[in-house]
Amino acid sequence: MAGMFDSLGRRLDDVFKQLRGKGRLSEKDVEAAIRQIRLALLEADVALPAVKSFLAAVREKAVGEEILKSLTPGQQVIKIVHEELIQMLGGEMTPLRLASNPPTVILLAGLQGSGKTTLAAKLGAHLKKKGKRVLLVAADLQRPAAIRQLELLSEQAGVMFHSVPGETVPTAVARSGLEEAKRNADVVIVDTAGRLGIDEEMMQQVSDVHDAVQPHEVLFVLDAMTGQDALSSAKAFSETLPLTGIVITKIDGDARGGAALSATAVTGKPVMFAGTGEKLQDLEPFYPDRIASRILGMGDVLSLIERAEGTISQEEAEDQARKVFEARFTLEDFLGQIQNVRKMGGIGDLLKMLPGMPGGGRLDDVDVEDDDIDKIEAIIRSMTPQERNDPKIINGSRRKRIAVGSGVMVRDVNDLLKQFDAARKMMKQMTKMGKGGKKGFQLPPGFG
Ligand SMILES: Nc1nc2c(ncn2[C@@H]2O[C@H](COP(=O)(O)OP(=O)(O)OP(=O)(O)O)[C@@H](O)[C@H]2O)c(=O)[nH]1
Ligand SMILES: [Mg+2]
Repeated sequence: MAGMFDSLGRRLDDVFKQLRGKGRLSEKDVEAAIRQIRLALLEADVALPAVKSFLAAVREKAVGEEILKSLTPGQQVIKIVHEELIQMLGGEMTPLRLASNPPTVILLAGLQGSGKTTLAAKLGAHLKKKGKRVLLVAADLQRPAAIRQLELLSEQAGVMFHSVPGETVPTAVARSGLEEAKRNADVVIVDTAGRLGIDEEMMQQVSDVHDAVQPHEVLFVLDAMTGQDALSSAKAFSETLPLTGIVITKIDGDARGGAALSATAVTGKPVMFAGTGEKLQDLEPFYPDRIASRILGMGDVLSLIERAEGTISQEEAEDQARKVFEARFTLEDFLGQIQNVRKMGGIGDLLKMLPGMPGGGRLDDVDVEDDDIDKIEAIIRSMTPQERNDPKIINGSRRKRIAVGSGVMVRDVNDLLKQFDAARKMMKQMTKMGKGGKKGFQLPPGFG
């Protein structure tokens, strides 16, 4: 999706960069980050009340959240901001709901020029592809050219069109459109008039049309370029109509994305589609999680966070931290760790997730190809329990025996022991970095 959120993404990335290198965060760090996020959102034209409620949610979570031991505090903040962005944008992707009892009635409302008539045709083409018979109804009697515009677009989309020549009351046209649809359509889309400002008369009119056709979907069509005004118009429309969703149009322009965030925040309704151009096919379903990831510009880090949550339980990580601290980290634990790494997709990835590791070359010593993991497992399995628990006793003759037992060269055994030693040192260091803080690794009493 175009560059709509690019500058917001860049601003947030700067905020996170400052957090990323830190082993643990103080309250001050978190507050500073929140202040910067606030500025970034305001700069992207997100309306102030929306910014405030967003940050309140982030702050609350940042304080209350159970801390995942496998993430740095900086990653925790990113994770929380990511989750809140998804929530703000509507949570799950919300598809159009088709009525079990056709025709499905869709009402489009929004300011003048927001893209309602274009959207009617785009949705028509979209639904036609899915095998639906679609009828577009011209209930915009405000602009003389509006009816003809919808008719032309319906021809382009290859869907049916309904108007009542000479009729001056929008509700009458809407009603007769619905009657027509009941005879031969699966979906009826009602196009309504827009106005420049929001005025009472226009609001009453669209509200009357709503009551006349009882739509299943009431979509608020919002031009992404609306900027700060998005908030007041979203508010006015959501007070007049029981909106079911939002469509953001013209995201192919250079809008900064604030309109989308403000409108969802104030209406509590999800963005369902985004208009990406003037052509009929320029319509995309809106996936809040993808957009949030795009805004944060860090899909890779986010997927690592998800994978870490899935693979290493908090207790497991705590247990390991404790063991390292007591210098009880054994080859058995090492094997378990390598297996975790495999589950997560490789040791290179693990590097970036380790608390306090900003992604430097520290892990070079322990660089392991996934293909080697089987070999490592075989070597460790060929050791006696005593050797696994206390690798220091593995002398030359033991190395030879282990190599033969696992079908590798003595050199491979040596390499493994070196890697293990490096990993142990590194884990010790990590534990120290996280020690004593509220965030990062927490050690039981007596170890801090
Ligand atoms: N670039 C771009 N242009 C769009 C998009 N959607 C609509 N437009 C253009 O925006 C202009 C207004 O679109 P309309 O569909 O007529 O808007 P409307 O809400 O029906 O306008 P009124 O009926 O006057 O209230 C037209 O020139 C459209 O081609 C979009 O997603 N991207
Ligand atoms: Mg129109």
